[in-house]
Amino acid sequence: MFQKIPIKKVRLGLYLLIGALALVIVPATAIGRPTVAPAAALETLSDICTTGTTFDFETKTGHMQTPDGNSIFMWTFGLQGDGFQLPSPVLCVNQGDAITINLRNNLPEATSLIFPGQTGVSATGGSAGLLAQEVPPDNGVTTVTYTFTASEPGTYLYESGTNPYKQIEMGLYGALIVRPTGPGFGPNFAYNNETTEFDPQREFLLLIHDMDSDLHQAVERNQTFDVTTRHDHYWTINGRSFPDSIAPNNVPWLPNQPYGSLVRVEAAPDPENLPLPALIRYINAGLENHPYHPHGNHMRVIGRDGRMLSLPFENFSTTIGSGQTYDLQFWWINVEGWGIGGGSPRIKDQVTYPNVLNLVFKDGATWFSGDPDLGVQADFPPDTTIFNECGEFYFPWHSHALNEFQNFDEGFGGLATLVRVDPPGGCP
Ligand SMILES: [Cu+2]
Repeated sequence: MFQKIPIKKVRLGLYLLIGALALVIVPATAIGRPTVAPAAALETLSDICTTGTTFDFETKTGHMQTPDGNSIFMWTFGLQGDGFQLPSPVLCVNQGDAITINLRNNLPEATSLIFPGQTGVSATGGSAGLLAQEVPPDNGVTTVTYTFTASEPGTYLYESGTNPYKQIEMGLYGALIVRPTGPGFGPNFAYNNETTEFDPQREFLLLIHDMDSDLHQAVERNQTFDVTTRHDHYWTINGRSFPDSIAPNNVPWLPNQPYGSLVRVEAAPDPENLPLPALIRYINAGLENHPYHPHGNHMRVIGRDGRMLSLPFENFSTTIGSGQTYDLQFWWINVEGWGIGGGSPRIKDQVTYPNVLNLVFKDGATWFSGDPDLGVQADFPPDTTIFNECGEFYFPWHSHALNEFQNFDEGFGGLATLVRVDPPGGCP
């Protein structure tokens, strides 16, 4: 995904800026030492929200691109008049809103919408299906209207209620975020409770999905598929597989998969006086359960399936069941006493750190800054490409079912993203 540009000479380093993936030519003061580049824009949940109370949906067909060069046929929900995109729109509404979703259908079979966790959902039009009122396959002639009041704040799925083993796998799923509106609360709280406050600049959605590409190929070719032989080949977060998952929103090479999922936090300088946490909203739209975790720190689980937990707990790996959602608060605390910006204590003053020439960089590229201290960048051997802007740390954030950490048997890939830990104060 990333172009590899060798860093060559004393006077000139070519440094790949992770954010824009643009080439920035900067003078370097030592061999392989990149000058700090402008920080990539911070992208949070609010950047990918579709807001409102009435949503005119239709089913769409299109293809997703995978990092290994595959192209997979998908079905999604989308706004009428918009192009195909994966995942379906991320709907962000306020508690108490009366929500209306009008659905038309362009697929070759009936479909429907269900809203797990919402109460009092009613539907008009179409015909009764097993789980919900269904829209027939009539190229958008019939509209079914689903209405409900978003009465409880939280993180939810919406998805097809028709042949879900097939249609949800095909991509007919999306995220629904309900923000609290109780007295004194608002969009910077997960629930109507003061302990659920978070930094609104650090709110992230990780919407997980798993797919057997053979099923998608069979649907595209109008063939039958034996679901008892289902075997996942691809996994996505917000519609992309790793490493595409860490690219910014709206990169040009993924025109139908606009959302990245890089989690980005700032180190908490003082464990005794923590800043507001990040809020991570997990949703598992896949058929499998996924044990999921960040490296580098545990999380605080505060909600599940759109309801606040009465007893929050700390957790390292959270197994997200098929169809489940979780709300988690996340701080990155400097528990190991690593220095910040060259400050004290500095781990490299306490241990003998290997010479950079003795470190191995896979494919001559690294996310490491060259220094074990947060906020510091150091020298690299010639021909090493670094993706590190300002001495930040990168940790994996991935499924611990390691068979899911790949794209069609090629690792690393699949159900993974990264958490980026910026030094206190952010990138200069
Ligand atoms: Cu891990």
